Amino acid sequence: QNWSTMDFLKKLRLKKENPGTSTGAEWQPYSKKTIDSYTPVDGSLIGTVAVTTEKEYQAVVEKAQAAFLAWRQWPAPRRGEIVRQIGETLRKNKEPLGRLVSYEMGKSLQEGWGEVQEMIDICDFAVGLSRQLYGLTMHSERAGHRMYEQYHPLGVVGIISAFNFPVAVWSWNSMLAWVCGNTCIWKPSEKTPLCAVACQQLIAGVFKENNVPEGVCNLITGGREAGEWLAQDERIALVSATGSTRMGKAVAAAVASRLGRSLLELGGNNAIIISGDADLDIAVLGALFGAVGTAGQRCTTTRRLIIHESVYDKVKKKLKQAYAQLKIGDPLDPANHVGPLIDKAAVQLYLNAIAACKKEGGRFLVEGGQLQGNAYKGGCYVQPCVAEVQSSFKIVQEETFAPILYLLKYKNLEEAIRIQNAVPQGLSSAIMTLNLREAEWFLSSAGSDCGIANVNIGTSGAEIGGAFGGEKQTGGGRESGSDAWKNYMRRQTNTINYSTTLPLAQGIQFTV
Ligand code: UN1
Repeated sequence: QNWSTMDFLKKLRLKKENPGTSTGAEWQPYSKKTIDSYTPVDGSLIGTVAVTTEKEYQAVVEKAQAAFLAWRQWPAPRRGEIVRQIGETLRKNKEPLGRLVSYEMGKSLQEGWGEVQEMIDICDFAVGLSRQLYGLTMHSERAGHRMYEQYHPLGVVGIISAFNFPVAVWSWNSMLAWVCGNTCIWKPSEKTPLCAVACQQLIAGVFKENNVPEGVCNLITGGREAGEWLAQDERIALVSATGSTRMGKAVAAAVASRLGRSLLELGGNNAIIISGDADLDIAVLGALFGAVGTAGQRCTTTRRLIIHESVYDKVKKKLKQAYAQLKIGDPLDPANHVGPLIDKAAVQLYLNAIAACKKEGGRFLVEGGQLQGNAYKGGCYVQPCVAEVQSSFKIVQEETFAPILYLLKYKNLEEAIRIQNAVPQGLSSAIMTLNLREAEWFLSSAGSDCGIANVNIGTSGAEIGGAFGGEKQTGGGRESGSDAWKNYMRRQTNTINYSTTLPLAQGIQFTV
C-alpha cells in the first residue's frame, strides 16, 4: 500500500512523523528518539512516533496530579457526559480507526471495527455508571449514629496496554477511571503506537471543548522503560497492566514494593471441553473462531480442545475440513479470515512452539508453517495448525501467542475438568454440551477455575458488560463491566454522630 493513498491515516490526522507525548490538547514536540511502526500486513513502515523522555514523563505526571485536584471535584455525571461525547466521537470515526487497528496490528478489518465497537460500548456503560457509583449504608450499633460508605477516586491511574487489543483494553480502563474521577496516563504497546496517537488526537478535542483541564487524559510512548517508570512511581495510585505473565510479574513486584495497587490482565491458556452431548456444529465453530480469530493473538484465544472420546474422531474430521477452508492473507481484505502475526519475533515463537510440540511427541493433524509468496509479504503470515498432544507436554502448559490448537482426549467429565484446570493460567474456559448436569458441574465450585466460564460459547469474544479477567497466572484482575469500577476508587467508611453524647463502640466506658 502507498501511504499517500491511505485516506484513513489522514482522517485520523496521523502523519509520517508523530509526537508521542501528550497531556490532552498539548503535545510535546517531535523528538529524535522514535519508535518505527511497521505494519505486519506487508512489512512496510507506516510512520514513526516520538518516544517520551524521562523529563517529559515527569512533566506529564505533574500535570496529571494537578489536573486530578480539579477533576475529582467534577460531579461524576458531568464526567460521564465527557465520556458520552468520547463515545460519539468514536462512533463517527469507527471506520478509519478500525481500519488503522487492522493495518497496524494485523487483525481482520471486521475485528478492527469490532474492537472500536467495544470502545463505544464501554463508553455507554461508563456513562450509565457515572450515575451509579453506589456505596452501602449500614445500621450503626449506637443510637443517634449513621454509617455509610462512599467511593472516592484514587488519583493518577497508569494504563499499560498490549498490542493485540491496541485500543479497546485502554478504553475499558480509561473510561471507567475517568467517570470515577481519576486522571490517566496511557503507555500503549510500542508495537502499536499509532493507534494510541490516533485515539489521543480524537478524544483530546472533547476534553478541550468541555474545558477539562490538561492532564486528565495523558499519553506517553516508549518501551519497557516507560512501563517501569509507572510501576515504580509512588504518585501512580493504580497501575493497570495487560500483557504477558512475565511483564505482569515485574509490574506487580514493583508496585507491591511501594504498596501501590495493580490490576493485572495477563496470559491465558484457554480450553473448550467438547462433551459427547455437544452440538458439534456449534462446538467446532466456537473452537475455530476461538483458535484462529485474531491469528491466535487474543488472551482469550482457544488453545486447547478437550474432547470426549465418543466424538473425538468426528470433531477431528470437522476441524480438518474447517481449517482447509480458512483464508489467510491481507487483513484489510474482507474475504480473509486470518491475518498475520504481529512481527517476525512472534513468527519465530510460533515455529519454536511447533518444534517443541513435535519433539515432545505431538502429532499434527493440520500442519503449521510460515507462509511464503507474494500474498504474504512482510514475513508474518503463518498457517493455523492443530496438534494431538498430551496435557503433560511442557509446551501445552505455555501460552504461545499464535494459532496453534492442541487436542486432548477425555473419558469422563471429572477428568476433563482436571485437564482444563491443570495449567498455570486461569482466564477463559468453555464447555460445549446440551447436558444440564454437565454444564452446571462445569460452572460449579468444583468446575472450571477460570475467571470466565461459558456454556455453548467459545472462550473468546467476551462482552464488555461482565467483569473481564482471570485467576492464577492471569493475574487476578477484573476490568470492564460488573463492579470492576471499584478497582479505580478508594472506599471510605463514614460514621456520623448526631446524638448529644459520645457512646463508645463495644460498650466501653470512659470518663473525662
Ligand atoms: C485480550 O485479548 O486482551 O474476550 C482481550 C475477548 C475480547 C477481549 C480480549 N473481548 O476476546
